[in-house]
Amino acid sequence: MNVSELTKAKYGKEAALCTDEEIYYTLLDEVQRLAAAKKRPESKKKLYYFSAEFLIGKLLSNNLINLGLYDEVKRQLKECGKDICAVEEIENEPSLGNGGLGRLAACFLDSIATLGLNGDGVGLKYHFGLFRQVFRNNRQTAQPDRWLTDDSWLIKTDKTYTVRFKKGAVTARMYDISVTGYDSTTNKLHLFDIDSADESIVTDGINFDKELFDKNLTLFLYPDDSDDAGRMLRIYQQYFMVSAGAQMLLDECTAKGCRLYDLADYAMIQINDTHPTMVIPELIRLLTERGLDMDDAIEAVSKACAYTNHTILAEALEKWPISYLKQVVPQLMPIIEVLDNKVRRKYDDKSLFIIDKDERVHMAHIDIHYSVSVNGVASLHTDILKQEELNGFYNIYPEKFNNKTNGITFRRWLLHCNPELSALISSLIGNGYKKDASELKKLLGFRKDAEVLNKLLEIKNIKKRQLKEHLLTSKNIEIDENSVFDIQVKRLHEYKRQQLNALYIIHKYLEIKDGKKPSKPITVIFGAKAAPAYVIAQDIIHLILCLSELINGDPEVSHYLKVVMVENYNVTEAEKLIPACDISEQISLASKEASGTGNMKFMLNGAVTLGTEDGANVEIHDLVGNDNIYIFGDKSETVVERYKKASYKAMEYYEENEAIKKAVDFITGEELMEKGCAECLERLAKELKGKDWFMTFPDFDEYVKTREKAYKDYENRLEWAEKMLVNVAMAGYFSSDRTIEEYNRDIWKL
Ligand code: 26Q
Repeated sequence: MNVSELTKAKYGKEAALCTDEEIYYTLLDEVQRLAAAKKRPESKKKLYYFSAEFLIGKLLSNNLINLGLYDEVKRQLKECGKDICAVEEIENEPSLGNGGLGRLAACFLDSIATLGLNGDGVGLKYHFGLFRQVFRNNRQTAQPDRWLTDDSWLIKTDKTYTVRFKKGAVTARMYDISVTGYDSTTNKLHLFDIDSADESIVTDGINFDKELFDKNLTLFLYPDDSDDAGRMLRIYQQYFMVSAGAQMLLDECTAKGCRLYDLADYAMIQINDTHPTMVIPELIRLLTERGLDMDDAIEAVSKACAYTNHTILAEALEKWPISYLKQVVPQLMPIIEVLDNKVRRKYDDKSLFIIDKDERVHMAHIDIHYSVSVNGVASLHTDILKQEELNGFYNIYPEKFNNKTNGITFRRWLLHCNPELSALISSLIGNGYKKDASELKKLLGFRKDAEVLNKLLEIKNIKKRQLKEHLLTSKNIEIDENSVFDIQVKRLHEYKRQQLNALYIIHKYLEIKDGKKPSKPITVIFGAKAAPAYVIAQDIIHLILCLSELINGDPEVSHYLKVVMVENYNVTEAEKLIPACDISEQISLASKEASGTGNMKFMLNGAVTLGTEDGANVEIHDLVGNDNIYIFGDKSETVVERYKKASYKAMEYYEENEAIKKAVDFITGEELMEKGCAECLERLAKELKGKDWFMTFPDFDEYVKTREKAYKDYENRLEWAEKMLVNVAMAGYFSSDRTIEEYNRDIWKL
């Protein structure tokens, strides 16, 4: 590729004379062209990954890397005085996902293409991605995030499908994004939209008229389901996506000679959580419409579907009232009733029924009865599904249950975000790890090599300085690159326990005020969005922002302890934060985090985990061993028991534990009340003392002790570097290439 030739053709001038924006659009065109010209994988059977979210992040660098052009383009730009990073800044991030589940879908698409597998994504083209977070008066506000530009990675196709609702029909148009595999074939992400979408109905932040379905259907990615109109719209979105996707895939299959009853020979449909579950009754409906009888249709569809569960939080399992479905998609109800009746005839256990006594449809139950596979996303999570949450189903379908521990794409989370580290790795063990991540283990041979360990430390310093620079220029935040960077970035949720981290910070602040100064300064960094309607989550953000103002403004303390909350945490910020991290906070209440994938990204970039035995932390622990991770807190069995017995009383811990009492009282003490909103801080303190549903107090003492131990160990630089090295070396297991190979081997069989 010759960038200047391309800019001359597009803008009539050499690259050196172009703006960053002109260079970005030039590269966009060319990468689009090259991606489209790449081979598409071919096979009789094809995978369709249905997901309401694809948190793909910026695509320019990702595609350049995958097409093998990144270094060359970077060099050419440098020669004409341009910086590829500045060009990357031009691109808007498509934030088409809430968090882990959406990001996982994006990593999976990368790996599916890289492995040359025939598989496309199916989702929605939201006009506004997850809201943009803006802090005002130490509170989160939510602004619309319009990511679309006239020229973007989306290619408008002429494929359209009619989707019928009770209130009328809409036309679904398919837009495609090329998914380039690393040194491999190219797949597609199909995103559906309505031509009649009307952005002008968005008013006042992220509000809009929720009744006008033919205008609002694809406008927003849903951050929560807190009100009825919003929930109804969620059903519109889900059905729209699956109906258009189902029609598209049936067309593709029949074009290949599929005779419908043999659908499973041509298609596998992976259902990403319950959001696309309606694809099951919709496909059955379409097959019967095309002439199959009901039982054959049910069998054909069941054989082609597989379901992934991403949560055990009961409140997150979708249950739609029949009345809602009847108002939106009445055509599905007779089919759902048939599916439910079949279950009722076979089993007399109510907990297995699809429709419950309150006339609600349990979406996960449709998936489990009418698919070939049910998988959890980390070993502990799958065990909990089998033994607790879905035990009744496991007893009748043991063969369906399987584990697929999550993974991440190393192209984005190592090669792109940490070229310095990947260059070091290549110099030590060659380039093989880029295609076979398990080769990273070869790094273990350098465990005791002081030169290598020092290089590792030097790279960490480079990434910390880059982050410092970024925070300074983009957010005007100043941090000390010689401090320990202790980072917790993820969605804000009580189960993830950012509040436990905050309690530690208060504890530490009080100690420093008492004259107990840490020998090494500490920078605690948070990044988190909270669902706008999730009140306690908003209060926790408020607490952290108030703490940040208080502590950073206190000259007695700020030299030793700093608290930073990064605004609008998203994939792009993650790419800057993760490589700079020393200590990765993964402190969810054991049993609650299905897997976590941030934990894997940090490990791969040489951070050491401070975490509970939860989700994939358990597997990280097994891989790196006790010396290279900091584990604390109650085990999942203890937690599960405590919930069953309802024996936990937060107030008892508060009253008996001096340190906890002091930290919690500080939330409503004078200093913070001056900075923040009394109502919010009081509500949060009350919630902790009276409920603490995610059990931060029982883990508090051990958390403090373990965190202090990590800080102390950090001071022995070479020993710490060895821990970093072991983490990088053992991270190979968490490549999404491995995960996808397992999906294909056990479920898809493409
Ligand atoms: C549901 C109904 C209405 C509106 C929104 C939703 C909704 C949206 C997103 C429910 C759940 C989600 C996202 C869940 C999620 O991200 N789960 C995470 O999945 C990751 C990938 O498997 C795991 O690593 C995380 O542990 C899990 O929390």
